Amino acid sequence: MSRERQLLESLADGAFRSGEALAATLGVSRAAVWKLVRGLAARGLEVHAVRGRGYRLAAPLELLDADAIRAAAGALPGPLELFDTIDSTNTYLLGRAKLGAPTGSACLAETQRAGRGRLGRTWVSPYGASLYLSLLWRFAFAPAQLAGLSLAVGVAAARALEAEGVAGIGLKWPNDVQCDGRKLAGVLLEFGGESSGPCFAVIGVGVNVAMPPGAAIDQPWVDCASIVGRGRVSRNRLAGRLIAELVRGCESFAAGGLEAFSADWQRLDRVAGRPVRLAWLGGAVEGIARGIDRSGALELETAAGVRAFAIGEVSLRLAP
Ligand code: BT5
Repeated sequence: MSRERQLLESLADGAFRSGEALAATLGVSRAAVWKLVRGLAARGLEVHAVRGRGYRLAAPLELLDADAIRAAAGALPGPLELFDTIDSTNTYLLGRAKLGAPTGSACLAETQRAGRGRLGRTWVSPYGASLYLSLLWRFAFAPAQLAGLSLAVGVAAARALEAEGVAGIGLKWPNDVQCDGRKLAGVLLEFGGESSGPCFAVIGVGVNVAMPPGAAIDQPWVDCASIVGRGRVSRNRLAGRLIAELVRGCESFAAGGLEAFSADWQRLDRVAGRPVRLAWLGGAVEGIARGIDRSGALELETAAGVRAFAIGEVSLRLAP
């Protein structure tokens, strides 16, 4: 474990620790403690330094803990890896998948240097503030049959959040998890394998748990802390629940497609009945959203009648 991580663990509860006590715990000089504190600030963490009292984090942090995640998840089907810093948990797991990692492999990181959204967009990933999770799942069939998996994953994420007490959640097709129109979580699915099967999916989920104020995100967003109160949602418990729901979701999707998700989808769908605009490279269409078909495609009532739009290179905006 790095010294910086040791320092972080000592300060995680948000209480003051004197420079002397920290130096003793870490086995370094007080000057070295100060240098390590500056390292935490460089990670974007706010540290208060008060003469006579020592150091404390501006807000307590629940660091990732494999035992706590396993306890919340129940039996995990594959290995679980935790990282302090990574470029992207999805990129990592895609690489592992190609090297033969088993189904059910999961990884999380405290922060991502290059967190990814769909279509080349960025996922803002501040240290210790959210969950950055990826799960690898292998399917016996062809990747073309995985089109609706994205929706199943959105439902699984919503179920995990609801189990953790986060109320008022909705889904925006295909898989944005929102609360009052503000984005709480995002899902990135990436596929590989043979075109006729078998194939695999790397399922990436980012959930804002307790974000630092002023995160530079170019659309309305929200975190669990502002919905249910700071400290009410445990990152480790939510991570465990999320993995368990994703595993359950993949199993039932493999067995019966979207059938097991359609009731929850209808309950959570925040787009149905509303005017929307679908846009893709070189085109756009407007209409009234009318739910999804069996494959997960969005049914859109347009001037030319109801048309289904498959999940792909399409982005959806609610019309003003
Ligand atoms: C997504 O993309 O919503 C998928 C996000 C998936 C992130 C996870 S984290 C673990 C795994 N590893 C990765 O590298 N990625 C996955 P999209 O629908 O394209 O939305 C991206 C847009 O959401 C951005 O352009 C911003 O407008 C907004 N955004 C970025 N960071 C955000 C955040 N932390 N909270 C809310 N909105 C955010």
